[in-house]
Amino acid sequence: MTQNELPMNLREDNISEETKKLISSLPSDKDAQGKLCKYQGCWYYYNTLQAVINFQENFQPQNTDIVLASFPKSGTTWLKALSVALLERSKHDDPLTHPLLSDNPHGIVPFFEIDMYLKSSTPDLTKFSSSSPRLFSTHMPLHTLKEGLKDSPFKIVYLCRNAKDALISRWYFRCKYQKNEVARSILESMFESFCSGVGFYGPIWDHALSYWRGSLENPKNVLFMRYEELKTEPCAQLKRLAEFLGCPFTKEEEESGMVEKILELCSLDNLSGLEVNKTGKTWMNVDHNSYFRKGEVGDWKNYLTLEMENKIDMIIEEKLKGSDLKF
Ligand code: PAP
Repeated sequence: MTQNELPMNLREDNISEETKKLISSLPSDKDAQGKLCKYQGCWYYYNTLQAVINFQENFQPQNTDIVLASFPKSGTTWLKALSVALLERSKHDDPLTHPLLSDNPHGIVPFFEIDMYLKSSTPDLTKFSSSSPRLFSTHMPLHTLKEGLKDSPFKIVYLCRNAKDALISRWYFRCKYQKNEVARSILESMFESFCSGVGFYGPIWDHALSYWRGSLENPKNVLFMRYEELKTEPCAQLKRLAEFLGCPFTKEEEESGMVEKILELCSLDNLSGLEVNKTGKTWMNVDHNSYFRKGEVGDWKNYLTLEMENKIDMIIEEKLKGSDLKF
């Protein structure tokens, strides 16, 4: 593929002279998709690093901002939908006008570094001014995100997912948007990069640890959630999210079935069946339907060998030692 055919986040054509200098001083590597460098402990393709730096330098936080954070393929789309549905619930009595019916969750809640600050070093944020709080998202680790949030009393929700499921989900997603067949050889090379930690936004253990520690140090500002818990106890987890976001359910809402309505609106079956998600594309030309697949816990068992399972488990156990975090 030529540079122009690659998605913008994977390209290297948007880099300032200053960032080029920085890149030359950073650890570097490459994978099948492009060149990577390690900035503040996390691996980025070059254009994405430029976007991270644009964000850190130029973002003007507001006190009520909320950021939804995750490692890729951990259920970001779901978390975005649930958060929008929670925060917008009083405005949309008429279900036909709900924003989730006319746009994909990624269109409603943009990523700082793979959307806003990738397109421009000073994106126009005026469209957010009427909505308070503003909702943003990111795949950056916490320490990098915090630099852009300066000292504002941000609220951050992190969604963590089992590493093996996140890997399988990424494999499918990559094959789909690159229009490749879902080849085992691609999984095998992705598996090796994943285990070495060298891969877009990796290593996953440092990523999750940054938010885990942040949530322990600062529980009012950082909420640590798990994809698996959202699946097994959706009502309890949605209420937990609502409380953290400052919009807890009232008794009347609970009695009227509002919790269940939001879960149904945001279910994989419902979202993936909406016209906008069946036919639409993101600004980077990714089909909206690529964000919805099986949504199961433990799907990795269908693809990873016992040897692969043991290798990932051992690495993660070792890396998380002494932290109380397991995933
Ligand atoms: P992103 O990192 O590119 O934003 P993200 O939304 O985090 O992707 O992850 C996609 C995964 O979430 C897919 O998992 P799978 O490949 O194992 O199936 C997708 O199916 C799952 N997902 C998307 N929407 C939902 C939902 N509403 N409920 C449950 N899982 C969902």
